[in-house]
Amino acid sequence: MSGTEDPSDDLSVTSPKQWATGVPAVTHALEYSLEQTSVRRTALTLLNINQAKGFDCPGCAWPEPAPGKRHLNEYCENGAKHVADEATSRRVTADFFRQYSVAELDTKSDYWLNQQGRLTEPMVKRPGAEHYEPIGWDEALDLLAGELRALASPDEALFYTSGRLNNEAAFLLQLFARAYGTNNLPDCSNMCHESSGFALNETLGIGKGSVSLDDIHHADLIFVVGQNPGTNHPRMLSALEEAKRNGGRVVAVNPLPEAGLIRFKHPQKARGVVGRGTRIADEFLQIRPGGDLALFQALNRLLLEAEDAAPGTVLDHAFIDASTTGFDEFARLARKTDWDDVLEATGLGREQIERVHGMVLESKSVIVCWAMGLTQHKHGVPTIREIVDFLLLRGNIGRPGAGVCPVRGHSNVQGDRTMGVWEQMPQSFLDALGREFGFTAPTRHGLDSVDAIRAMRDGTAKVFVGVAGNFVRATPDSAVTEEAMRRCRLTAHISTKLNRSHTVCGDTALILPTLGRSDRDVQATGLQFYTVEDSMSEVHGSRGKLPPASPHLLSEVAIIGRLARRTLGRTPDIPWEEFEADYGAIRDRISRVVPGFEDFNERVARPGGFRLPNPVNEGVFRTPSGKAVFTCNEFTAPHVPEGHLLLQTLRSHDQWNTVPYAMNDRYRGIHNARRVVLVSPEDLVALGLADRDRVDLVTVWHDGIERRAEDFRVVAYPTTPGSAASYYPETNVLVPLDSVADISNTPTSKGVLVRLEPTGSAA
Ligand SMILES: Nc1nc2c(c(=O)[nH]1)N[C@H]1C(S)=C(S)[C@@H](COP(=O)(O)OP(=O)(O)OC[C@H]3O[C@@H](n4cnc5c(=O)[nH]c(N)nc54)[C@H](O)[C@@H]3O)O[C@H]1N2
Ligand SMILES: Nc1nc2c(c(=O)[nH]1)N[C@H]1C(S)=C(S)[C@@H](COP(=O)(O)OP(=O)(O)OC[C@H]3O[C@@H](n4cnc5c(=O)[nH]c(N)nc54)[C@H](O)[C@@H]3O)O[C@H]1N2
Ligand code: SF4
Ligand SMILES: [Mo]
Repeated sequence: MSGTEDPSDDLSVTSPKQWATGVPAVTHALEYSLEQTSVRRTALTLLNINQAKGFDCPGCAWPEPAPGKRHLNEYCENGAKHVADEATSRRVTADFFRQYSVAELDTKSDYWLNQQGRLTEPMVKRPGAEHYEPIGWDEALDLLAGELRALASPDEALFYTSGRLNNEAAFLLQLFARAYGTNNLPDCSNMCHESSGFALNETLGIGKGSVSLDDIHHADLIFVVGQNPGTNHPRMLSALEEAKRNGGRVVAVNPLPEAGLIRFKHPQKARGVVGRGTRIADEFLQIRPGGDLALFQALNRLLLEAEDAAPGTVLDHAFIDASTTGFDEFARLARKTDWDDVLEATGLGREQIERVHGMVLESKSVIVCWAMGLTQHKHGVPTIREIVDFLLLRGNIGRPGAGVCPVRGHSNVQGDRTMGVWEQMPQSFLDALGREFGFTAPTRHGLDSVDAIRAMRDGTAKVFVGVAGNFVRATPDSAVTEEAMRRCRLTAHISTKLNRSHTVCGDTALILPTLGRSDRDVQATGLQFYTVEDSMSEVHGSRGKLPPASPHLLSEVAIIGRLARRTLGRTPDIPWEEFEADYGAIRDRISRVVPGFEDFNERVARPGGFRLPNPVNEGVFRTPSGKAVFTCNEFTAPHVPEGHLLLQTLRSHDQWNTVPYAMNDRYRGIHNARRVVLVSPEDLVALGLADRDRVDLVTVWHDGIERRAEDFRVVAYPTTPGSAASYYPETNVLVPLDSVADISNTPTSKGVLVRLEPTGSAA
């Protein structure tokens, strides 16, 4: 496929793969790269991904091994595709915008928009205009600053980011927003691991994972729950493989038999090139979506009963007594867990759960890994709290080879939070920030992503600034969100590539093009690097190597700093110009504001950088009681009435979040189409549908508003009966804005009740 045409929908289906990665993965990555750019640029980018002196993969947040242990090719198929997508030789120029009106661009697919290439110069769409036109940087930033200054309150502005942003720019963005007067810093985390953050903060006193790569390698038992690592964190499979070679075992919990969970062929090792690869999951629990709370409640009940049967041999009483609170109350409730409820909610057999319980008893150290399959459910927070209960019972927290492992999405999503990009940063952070820069930070919590949409819809937010993401496509209830964005006075996006957020815009709209990870970043004091933090709290530098995609690009640091100067006027204690000239000056300030970053510049200069301390691993719990907290979580599970399905909206193998790279989902055997819905053969019979029938997906939600995703093809697929799966962002239109997780306010993208309305048969 040439990539510049909109692909036609030409679905073909092959059987799902039984293993992930291997040689075809390398071939696919190279193909994409060579389609986008020259052999020379491909070689230059690939040799620098994830090397100590190169740049951090702009893909997921899975960590690199220590510098001495890295391969020459320390990246996966998808990492190579993410880089190629950024390093593409294709360009979007002023001519392009003369050719296409905004309305025309809005009819194009997400795929097509991305395939046009890198943005090259600032563009503006003025009120009433049909096209974007070029604008100089000074005028563009003056325009945006003028709109910000004209607002009746700073809380009428929104500053959205994704975890693609680096630490230095993220720190400046939140500093700017707060010096301007608002905590309105919605981010992609609100839709991603927010449920993990809330659950872990409450129970362990820190909203991050506690394990290192070494812990994974040496764990006796690893649960991989609600996660598809073969596609979304491919190098996690190398870590799981190593754990298995060390004698560890893996339990996978998922409604779908994902290829990477079954077998792995290491593309860089001989045993991955020939042979059947390594079996990953020793036990595969094919669970009903939303049944994970019930599963861990059952495992907890079994542990308590095993302790009753053989007192002093199952639970870690010394740890529970010394380091936790709430055990008695938790145990009282856990003992009441009802087996009928559990079997109904999980769809699993009791013997299978008991077998896994046996594996737990045999394991000294246990890690639980999870991702969106847990966080994006209504009861995501209680589910993760119950997992913490499960680990606390046997002291599987803060020990080698044990702990919690929320596997983060974007490469620096964890770092952005550490830098203060959160609408609810604690007072201690706000005080430190204000002290360092001579102002009083606003204390009122800001708006998260869902509340930001409500505010734009209701006209209480009027200016939207987005950095490094695609808000319009990442968010739920597309029709509502699009109308909300169009109500804004001004929308501005600091982006590398064209996306829907540029075509669904406010009265005035700005495209502010910026450098990507792979681009060289030269400022007044010379070549700069910046830093990122991965899922395991390792902080390291990233150095772009390619000539910038266009001479007109500014770095994110430069854009944010220049915008701040124009908006805030003189800020004697915030040297924006110095920050732009020398990113080391930003790191000096970070080291004085953010705990754990002392001597930042020195420590990050070491190969591989440094690891932020996680107090949990020193037995310190920063909860109000100073102890880890057992919680009581009422049983709950989704109810799926007859004739309906619980739809999860997930990623294909060939996309990066809102950006499809191709129309395929290789491991699941889906080719040349994305508007497909995977349904179990049993449900097809019950619903009177046949494989490949055409259907509309219609949401069932109590507000009575019709949410419909049209013209999908049904694919018979071995998912759990009662559930269905379909790709995001095409299905975001189905997720009601008010359908959010309790406590975290995360859209319930993995639990949307739908019915399928037939529109035509396969023939
Ligand atoms: N190639 C690629 N890599 C990526 C991304 C990408 O788009 N493309 N995105 C990045 C980002 S931002 C993130 S957050 C991560 C996301 O990484 P994942 O969380 O792996 O991504 P999803 O595709 O949303 O897949 C969710 C998985 O959870 C399962 N699941 C759904 N509901 C349930 C449930 O109720 N219980 C259980 N046990 N399982 C369930 C699904 O079957 C699926 O396997 O990936 C990151 N990495
Ligand atoms: N239904 C449903 N909705 C979901 C999810 C789901 O599973 N189901 N997942 C949610 C999750 S986990 C997440 S994280 C969000 C993702 O939401 P976002 O993070 O907002 O979306 P992305 O698709 O990652 O953003 C892609 C855009 O980022 C810009 N970009 C890329 N690299 C750079 C860079 O280096 N600098 C700058 N300035 N811009 C850059 C490009 O212009 C590109 O078009 O979506 C959420 N929405
Ligand atoms: S596992 Fe993630 S960070 Fe590593 S190379 Fe692949 S996409 Fe990039
Ligand atoms: Mo994410």
